[in-house]
Amino acid sequence: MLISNCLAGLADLGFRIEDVIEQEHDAALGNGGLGRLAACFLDSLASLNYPAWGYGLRYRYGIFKQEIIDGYQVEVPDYWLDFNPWEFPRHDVTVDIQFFGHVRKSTDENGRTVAHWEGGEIVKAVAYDVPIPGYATPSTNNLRLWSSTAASGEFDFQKFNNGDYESSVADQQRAETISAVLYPNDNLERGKELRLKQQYFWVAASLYDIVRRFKKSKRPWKEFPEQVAIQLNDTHPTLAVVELQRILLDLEGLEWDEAWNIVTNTFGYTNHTVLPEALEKWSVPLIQHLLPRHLQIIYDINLYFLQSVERRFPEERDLLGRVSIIEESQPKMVRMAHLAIVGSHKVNGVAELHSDLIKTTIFKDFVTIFGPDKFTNVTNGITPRRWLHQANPRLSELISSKTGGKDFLTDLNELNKIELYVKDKAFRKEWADIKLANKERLAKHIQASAGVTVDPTALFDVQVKRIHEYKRQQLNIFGVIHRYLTLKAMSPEERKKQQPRVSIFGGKAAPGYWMAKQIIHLINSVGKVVNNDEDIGDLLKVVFLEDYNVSKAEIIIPASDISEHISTAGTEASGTSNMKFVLNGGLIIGTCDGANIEITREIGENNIFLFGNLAEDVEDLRHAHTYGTHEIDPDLNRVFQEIEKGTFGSTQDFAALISAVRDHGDYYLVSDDFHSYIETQALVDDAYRNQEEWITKCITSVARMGFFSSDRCINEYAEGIWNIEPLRVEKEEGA
Ligand code: Z15
Repeated sequence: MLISNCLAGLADLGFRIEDVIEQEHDAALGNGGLGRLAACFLDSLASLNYPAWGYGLRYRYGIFKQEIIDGYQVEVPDYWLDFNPWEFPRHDVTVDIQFFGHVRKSTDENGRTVAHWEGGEIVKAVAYDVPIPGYATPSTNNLRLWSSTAASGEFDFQKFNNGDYESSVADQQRAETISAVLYPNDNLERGKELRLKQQYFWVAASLYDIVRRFKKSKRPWKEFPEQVAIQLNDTHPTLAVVELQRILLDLEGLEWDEAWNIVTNTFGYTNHTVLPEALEKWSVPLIQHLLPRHLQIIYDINLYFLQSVERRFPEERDLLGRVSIIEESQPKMVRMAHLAIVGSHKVNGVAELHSDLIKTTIFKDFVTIFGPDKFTNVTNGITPRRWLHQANPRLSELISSKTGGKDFLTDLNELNKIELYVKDKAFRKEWADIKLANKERLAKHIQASAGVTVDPTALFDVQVKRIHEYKRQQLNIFGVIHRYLTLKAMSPEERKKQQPRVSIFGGKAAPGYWMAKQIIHLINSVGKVVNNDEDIGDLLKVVFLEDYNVSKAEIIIPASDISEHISTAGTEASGTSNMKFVLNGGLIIGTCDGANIEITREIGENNIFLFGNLAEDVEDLRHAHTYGTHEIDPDLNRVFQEIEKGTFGSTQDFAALISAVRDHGDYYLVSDDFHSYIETQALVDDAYRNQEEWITKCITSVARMGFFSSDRCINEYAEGIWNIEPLRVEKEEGA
């Protein structure tokens, strides 16, 4: 189908394509990097012709919309489903999901004990299908999202007829609550009952679907792991391990060992974080109440696992307590990561450093038990279709003019061909023109949304991601204040020699994350002062862009000169926006963390601005803060004094940000890295002043980014974890 046909057709109907595209709303299904990675994976799976489905919840209210009012974040519900032409309701595809109740045991004719999960309540899952078309292939996969509704059993009907209208409506509302709202935390778990209900609802409906499809094939159960691979995207769906064991054992009548063998060969587990506050633990009493049969199975899984550990390591008495799926706390807790490891045949991290860290820290004992081969690395990637071709059409066009067509969009290593043109005058000129045009577009957006006028020729410095102390937006804004003070102290002649900069921030804070909200407030307060200071003019502007999301990212990322990926070393598992920025011809200032390290290896250390302490030193530094004297960096102290003077307004609000560093152990090492950060930012200024050198760095970097395609990443999962091959498909007509 030709694009021109679509345009003509729309015009006949009286529409412009631009207006129609405007109508499309971002999917509100995720919080940050975790969900966006899954979306890139779906694009790659379909584009590479892998037969794969995604499963999730159809949240009525997905991630909230962020408004900035008087410098503070305000959350507003997002009615994204009111217009969503992409979903197909499948009222014919439903699953009854059970909660609560009790377990009755009986003995069958062979003397085998059989468990029956009885009573409780039933909620109905209804499928909504979202097609996932591949790029340049007819393959289209499916994303199946479950919506909860009351099971319209006779019971409700009777209630209704008996005139108990109110209570049947209440039942309906209670059921709908399950898929009503996305928990808006990124990298934080709070153990709420409704969240556990969401997880089980999602997992049980999806497994029912998968098992139903397998049973239609009439194959013996032992072939299940050859036919099905299920990848756990973090621990959130780990109950699936228990649910599949329950289905095989209680409903299909398999023996424990046979069932467990099928389960462990079916699942793979991807770990996406080492942050302790993000590792899921569910209280035993809560699981007992909501999923009584599952708790029994968890205890049995743990029993058999610990017995085998004890047999093999009889001397190591502490080992059992450390690796147990049950934490012996008050109340007892189920450690979901341990359950995921024990229930899977492969465990992977998402960047090399991160995969090494999980093997040497949080999962060390499991490497001893299962051996090193169970643990592997699959470095994250991004889809070049969205993050280059769609977000930056002019750059995509320029690249295709030099690589010979659009093949680089399906084989990103083709990008290396543009390195031949790094000295080509016309190519460099077009490259610079594209970046300037992208910056002009962003400048317009900044004007319209934040009311700040910025000079598109200034250095655009961008940090857009969820607001979190470990991601250290506070380090960035303290650095901005330091820059402001330095400029203020200069003579007007000296100032004229300085590199103008626009510091651009964006990102949502979890509604209950008070510190993150204070960071947003500080950024806006600094902006208000700096942007209106006549001494400063265009030398420094500070902008917070409200409601950062995927559509905004498509405008912001292609317009960046330098982006900040400055997490405390060892805390950011991978990061994926770092890849997006470099792919769009921007450079990075960053710590030796996550995928920054592999980006450096690929593009060369002359093309990235690294600073700060290394992951291997973090523990000792933290120890020194707690037990030694903690000297705050003198430049950072000047920044604190300025904030405390009231230069940026309300000192009360910002006191906690200062005392986290000065009085409470500086857990994220802001002071330790401050000097190195400021020095490296000065190097960025110098480098940017030499535009010819800068453009060389940018072109060289883009040329070497092929590795970070999510196509490479998905091929690694397919080969190393799922043991699947692409389906052969006919080439698309006209392609
Ligand atoms: C989340 O966005 C990530 C990990 C998590 O465990 C949760 Cl709960 C949310 C992110 C990581 O922070 C980020 O470093 C990584 O790039 C991304 O997942 C995809 O792996």
